[in-house]
Amino acid sequence: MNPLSKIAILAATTALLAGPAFAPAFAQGGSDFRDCLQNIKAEAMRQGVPAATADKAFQGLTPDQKVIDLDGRQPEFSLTYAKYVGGTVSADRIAKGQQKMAQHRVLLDALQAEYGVPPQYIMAFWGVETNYGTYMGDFRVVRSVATLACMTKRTAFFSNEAVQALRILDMNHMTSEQMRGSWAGAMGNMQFMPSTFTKWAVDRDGNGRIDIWTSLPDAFASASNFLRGIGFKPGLPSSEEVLLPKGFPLDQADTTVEKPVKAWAAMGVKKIGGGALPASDEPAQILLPAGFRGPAFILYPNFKAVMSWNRSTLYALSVGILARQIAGGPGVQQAAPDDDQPLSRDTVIDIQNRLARLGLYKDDADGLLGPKTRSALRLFQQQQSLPADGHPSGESVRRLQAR
Ligand SMILES: [Ca+2]
Repeated sequence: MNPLSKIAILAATTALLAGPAFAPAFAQGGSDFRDCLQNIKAEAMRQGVPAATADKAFQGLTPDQKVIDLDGRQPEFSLTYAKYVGGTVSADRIAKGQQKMAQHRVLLDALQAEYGVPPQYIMAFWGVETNYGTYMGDFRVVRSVATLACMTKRTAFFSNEAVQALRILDMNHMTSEQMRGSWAGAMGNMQFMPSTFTKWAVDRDGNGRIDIWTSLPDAFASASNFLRGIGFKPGLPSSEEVLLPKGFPLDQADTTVEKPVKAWAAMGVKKIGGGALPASDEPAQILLPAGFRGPAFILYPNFKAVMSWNRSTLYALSVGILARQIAGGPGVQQAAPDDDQPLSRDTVIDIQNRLARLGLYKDDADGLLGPKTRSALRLFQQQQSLPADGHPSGESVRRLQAR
């Protein structure tokens, strides 16, 4: 699995911590691993899994130290827009996506007619998640999610994943040995978590089993069904590059500011080539992922659906950029500034502490460059008469560190 996919999965798993259905008091220690598995088994049985299925899957199961180590690893730097998109949307990935889309055209067209998701989006997710099925991961999913449930603090989320993994073994009559995925339990061509599989995966080729590992009809139909389920609608793309008029108020380029597409058009926002935006009342936002000197994007409602797949803005942006180019559209026209450097966690913590001392930032100094840190930075930039784009450019960071 390539490093970017790992980061995407980190983002995905981190984002999903909030909403498990149940949260029993699982033991954390290694010596209590068997007790923890028993609790998972009990919940699985409440959800209709036969005891024998759980016993077979858990027989001789031990925690996977490699998974614990990978889980403990914090990414040291926040990637910049240019590095993330440059690494995700490569010329090779675009070409391969076009070739795969042509190869599977009949199936993809049928899925679009049924689910409303255009082929280029299925190809883009496939390309970003596993480089078109090249890196699906070789960890035993039951062992990974049981380890994460019983040996880390993310017990509730991964206990549910372990229960869902047992349900999959039961309904699909697979062995736990056959069920493979990433270290964090993401499975098959589209890297579905077990809970995504049990909720959204479908048997498209009609052989009575859902196989998102080796059946592309099953994998693509499952992705289409999932996207439709999380709100993807036919019509506007997820995002597209735009041209902002001179003097555009930078405080409007913020994901918390939502206006109808028509209202952005009335403010002078155009497609990057100079054409008019679609005459639509759909809500949209403007994003400057590399600050005011870089490209601008309009985010349409489907952007939120893409973010429900993976709650990372750069991931969602990359999927939209890749999909557009797989479909033969242009790449991003405006270059990102080449002096943008990835910021280390320590630098971001320092930025947050300085903003807090100025009374502009009230959250934890967690080293993550989220919307609240960007808003605080925007206020600082306004005080300094800098372009207030909320972007931690070299200039903004230097001014802040000089305070
Ligand atoms: Ca099947």
